[in-house]
Amino acid sequence: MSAEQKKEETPKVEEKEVKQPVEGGNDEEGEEAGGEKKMSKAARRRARQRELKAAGLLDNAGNPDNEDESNPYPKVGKTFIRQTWPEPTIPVSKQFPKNGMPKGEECEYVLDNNTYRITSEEKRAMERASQEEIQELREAAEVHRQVRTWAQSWIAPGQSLMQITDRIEGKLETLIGKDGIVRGQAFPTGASINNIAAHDTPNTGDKRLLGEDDVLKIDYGTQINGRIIDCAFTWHQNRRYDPLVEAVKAATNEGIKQAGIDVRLCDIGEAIQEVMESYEVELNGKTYQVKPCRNLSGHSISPYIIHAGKSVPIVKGGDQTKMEEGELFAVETFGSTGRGVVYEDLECSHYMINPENVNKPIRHDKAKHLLGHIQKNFSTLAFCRKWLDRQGQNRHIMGLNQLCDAGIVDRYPPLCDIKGSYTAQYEHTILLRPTQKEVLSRGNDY
Ligand SMILES: [Co+2]
Repeated sequence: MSAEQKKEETPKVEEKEVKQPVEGGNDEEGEEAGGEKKMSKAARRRARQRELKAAGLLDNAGNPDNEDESNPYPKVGKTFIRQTWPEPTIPVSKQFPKNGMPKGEECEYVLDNNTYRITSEEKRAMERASQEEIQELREAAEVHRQVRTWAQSWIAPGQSLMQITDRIEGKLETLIGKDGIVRGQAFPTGASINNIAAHDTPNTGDKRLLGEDDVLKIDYGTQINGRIIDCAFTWHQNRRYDPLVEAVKAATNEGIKQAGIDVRLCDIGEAIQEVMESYEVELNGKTYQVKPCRNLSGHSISPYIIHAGKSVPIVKGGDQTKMEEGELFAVETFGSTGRGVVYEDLECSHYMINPENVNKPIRHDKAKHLLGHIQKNFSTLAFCRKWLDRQGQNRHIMGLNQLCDAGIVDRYPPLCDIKGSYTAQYEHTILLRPTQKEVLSRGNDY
């Protein structure tokens, strides 16, 4: 899920002033996890071919199709097979060997006292120890990339937000190999339009359609064993929004560039703001300087916890806490033509258990039963009302409200800038590995 909202300000709004690098699938052999038996490269490749053939994933000639020029996915490599197109159908776990998931973008640390890391034997040993986590994150990131490559090929005006989110969620489940809370969606698919910056997804019965002049933020997450990839992009068709969208993309990339071990969070926020505010966008003859939404921020992530405690601000004046080795962060920025402040509005769709209050006593039977369902299906991950309906919990609203009123579940309503404004978002998940920073969700789209 994207944005974390700062609690201190929820302004009332009355004014009406506004009228790269890596696509999944590098050809490298995955590093063997420590202690695993060593095979020669050729032997590994033959073993892999046998495995793929047995799984029915190779054509008669023993090759997956490399000929289709319209297929945007990487061509088959020595150790992986190509995703199908126009309908991706192969789970990512079947495309790549377990220890050879495609890497994200790797960046050396730039702070003077951290340049030794890339060659440090000690730091390399630490990375081998966390191979399993890294591979799970890379697989989740590859699912994210493949799903969005596909979604970007068909999202168009006239479609309903319900169709768009349903299709994304269905494809995500196929490519990740949905398995309860072990593999699947990390939070509801954000489909937030125009002045709505984040945390909107259709509830059952929502009839809203995507319009030609809309700016749509698509924000979904993937998770494997609780290792979460949180990554988002902005869809728009009308070219007049290009500068707004470019501003936000550049600001997010600036945040990613600045991030690193021992870097102060406040310094990242300041750099993001400077880049964002260097852009202007003209709409209906009026020029707007792009403003960061100052009460939204990126966040640290821990297993099954989307907001793990640290915030990555997108304006100056943030706190001086530093990023640390091993941490996972969602770096996300929001730009706006409105006030640059969001407030909670509209019908709530996103909900999440508050782990601190989950053991509070509940009197109502319905609420108790619903809580059991939520714990079993979502654990501490965010969920939405549509998902409850489809799991047979279609009379959930009273129980859900009781859980919210008891503080056991929290509501995350849509976060909006003023009416008539437009907001954009870009987001990536980065891992501060001991030797290098890895932009896990980087693709050749953004
Ligand atoms: Co996020």
